[in-house]
Amino acid sequence: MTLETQPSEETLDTASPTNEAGKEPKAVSLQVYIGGEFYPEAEAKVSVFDHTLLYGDGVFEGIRVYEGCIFRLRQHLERLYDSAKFIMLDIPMTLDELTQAVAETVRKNDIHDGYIRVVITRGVGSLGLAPWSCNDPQVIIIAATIQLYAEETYTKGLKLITVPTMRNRTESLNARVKSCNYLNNILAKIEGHNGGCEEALMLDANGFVVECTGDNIFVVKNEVLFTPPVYLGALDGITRGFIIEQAREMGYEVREEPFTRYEIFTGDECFLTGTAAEAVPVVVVDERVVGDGKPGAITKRLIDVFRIKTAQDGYQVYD
Ligand code: PXG
Repeated sequence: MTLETQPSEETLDTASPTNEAGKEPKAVSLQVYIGGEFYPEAEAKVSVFDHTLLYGDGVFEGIRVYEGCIFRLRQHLERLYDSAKFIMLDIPMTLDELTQAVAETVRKNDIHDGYIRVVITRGVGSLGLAPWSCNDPQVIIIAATIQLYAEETYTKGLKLITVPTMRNRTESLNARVKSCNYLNNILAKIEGHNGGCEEALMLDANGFVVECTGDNIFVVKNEVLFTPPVYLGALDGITRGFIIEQAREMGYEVREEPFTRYEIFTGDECFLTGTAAEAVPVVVVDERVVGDGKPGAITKRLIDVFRIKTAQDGYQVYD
């Protein structure tokens, strides 16, 4: 999905960050956390010799703040540590320390509703692939506001196309690793854009639906929800997990099983989930109208529940 954080101008910026009700917007420069220090955004820099720049060798998380509550922070950070473990990168602080640093960055920027990007770089090394030439991984935390899909997308729904770039094979680059190497998704995103779509559907080599470039996918048929299992090569999305829990709590059956485009074309409803997108209805896929071409009833119920519960499910930043 389209995710544009809003870098601030050093001017009066009424759009960012969102202040507490009643407060005047103030002149802001984002304060970016790098390795325990805060830097104004213009001075927030890492070396061109950092292997995350040279090779995409690093890991990251994108996290939302709703009404001063960091949505499922613990799960995001656990996923970050798991991604780092997979690529044999030691994050130079504990999960509790990182939790505190994230909260401090949010407070420092007075963000109440926004987006957090946590990046762990491999660090500076030699001009060769070997990660063991790097010895100083950097912890970067950016807290900013976020540009969402237009509200109309949630009421009218999104159009998707399937793109030729297949999702990475699990045995090559496991999608559960949220690494800084996003070229697979970016190529698909470009192809989707070239085809006039904001988001693109990615398949695996067998033609099974995997996910979109930055979102997980669900189909609803006869009041049963289907989503591809992560072993097919999808990210184990935090929003996906939340929606599965909520749907089950609401009494719906949810099945994590492989399906093809056929099940989407002939489904009653389709929607995407992601940190930036939240839950967004899909109404056209590859020129086939899904269901009646309008956001489905179950999709709408889940979007409503999502919006109510997000500000209660996470880490409260302000007292
Ligand atoms: N699949 C992929 C490939 C993702 O990158 C999701 C699913 C949804 O997972 P969460 O945990 O967020 O529910 C993601 C995450 C962007 C952007 O610019 C999107 C993501 C991450 C970073 C940037 O659209 N989506």
